[in-house]
Amino acid sequence: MGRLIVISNRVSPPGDEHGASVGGLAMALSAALREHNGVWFGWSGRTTETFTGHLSFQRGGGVTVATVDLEEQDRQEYYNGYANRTLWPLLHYRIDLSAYERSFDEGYSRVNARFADTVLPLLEPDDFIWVHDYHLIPLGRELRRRGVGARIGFFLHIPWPPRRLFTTLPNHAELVQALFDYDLVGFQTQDALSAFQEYVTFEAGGTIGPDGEVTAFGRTIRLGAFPIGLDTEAFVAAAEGEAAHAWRQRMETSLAGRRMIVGVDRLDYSKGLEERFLAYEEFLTRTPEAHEQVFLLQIATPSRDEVPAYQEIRARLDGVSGRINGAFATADWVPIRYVNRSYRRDELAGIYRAAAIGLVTPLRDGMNLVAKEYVAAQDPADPGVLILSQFAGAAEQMTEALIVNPFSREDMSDAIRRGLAMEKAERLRRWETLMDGVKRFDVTAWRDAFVGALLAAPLREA
Ligand code: GDG
Repeated sequence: MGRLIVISNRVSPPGDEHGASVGGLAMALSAALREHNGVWFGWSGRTTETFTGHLSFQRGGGVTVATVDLEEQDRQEYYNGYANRTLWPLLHYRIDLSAYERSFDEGYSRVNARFADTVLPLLEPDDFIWVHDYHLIPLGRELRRRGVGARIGFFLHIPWPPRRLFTTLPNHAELVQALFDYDLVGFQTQDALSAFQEYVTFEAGGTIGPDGEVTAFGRTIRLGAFPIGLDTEAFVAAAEGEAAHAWRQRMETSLAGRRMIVGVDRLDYSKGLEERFLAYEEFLTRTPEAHEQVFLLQIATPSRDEVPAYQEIRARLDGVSGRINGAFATADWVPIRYVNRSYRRDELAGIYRAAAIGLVTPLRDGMNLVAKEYVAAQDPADPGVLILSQFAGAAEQMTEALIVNPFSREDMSDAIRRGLAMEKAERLRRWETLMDGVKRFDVTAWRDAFVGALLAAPLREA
């Protein structure tokens, strides 16, 4: 079997899996690449005055990482523009936030062509290629144009919206057509897969075959749902390691007998943080006996802070958390500990373990790895309760969580009450089923399922 070439917008430096890198993709891929003799290619995150296509290599832990610098205009039009102001909101159903500007289109096409030009000399005939996420949808087409006949798969980490929303994108057909230059297109959930199939059937006049193949634009490709998981073994080990233990103790001291609800998210409007704070406020209003007995620790690591919608949500969260704290706090109790910094993964594991409830309530999420991490970090003898949004991809698998509607404050407030009151026997029963899933559907199962399906796809004719 040839080498696996992974291509994504950003890469994480080799050996950094316990470090402070933020983002589910980085965490999942470092585990996936370790076993294959892989090369991982992406943007360095840096810009230079003029694009040179010069590759920088780093090696470590059986993985070669290759990066390229982009231009400042690329960062603005491709990364902050098309990827994070057009596609991210649109694919999270937020057409109200989605910006459609031609300069973004141009930047997106330019960077995808640059990626193809840069990676081309690295490719060997036996390689197979796995492209990740919404930043790089047209990359398969660019590689084909340069004569690449290898198998190329694409995995979308975020949702695919209903077609009535997707068709608000100018050039939507062109973007979907570009996906037909891959051999396999993978989604996180059945829900996303169905939405894509519906687009293909009703907008592109395509047909769906019995074995996951789909034909449109004169091509037949494979589709599938491949729910991503954790490197569960490593995460459990981290949860039992020294740093996690130290953080758990530190948190327990700081609890002073109170119970903690924890949220951990990138600071992103898709994560439903404002709705979460308001639901928690509803809970406080309706549950006076919980005052001074419970607090919410919300870790929200700033993200994409050059994009206006992220600056706005950050300002709103500052306001809402401050208002709630002002209204409810006492001299020695703050109801919301709102923290805009990041922690190491092993420290996070200790924090999760000290929490009676993991509150994971995105308005829309491809999968959501925090839900799985919270479960993996629990004490098997006395686990906490996971409250999970019905709109996280993870809800398709994690049905033993307390499933909530993040648009309903009352629903979330009830779930917090129920979670805090839940008897140990029920907590154990739910956790065991959840943990079984987190172990079985881990990142290795995900990688094997995707790679297996990609290698089983017929090689296209030259
Ligand atoms: C995208 C999709 C999909 C957060 N704060 C810190 C920290 N994190 C880590 C978490 C978790 C990761 O970031 C976040 O992953 P999610 O899956 O929750 O969300 P996205 O970043 O939006 O990821 C998502 C994922 O891709 C994978 O396919 O599940 O739906 O949106 O691992 O722990 N990590 C550290 N310090 C922090 O403060 N070290």
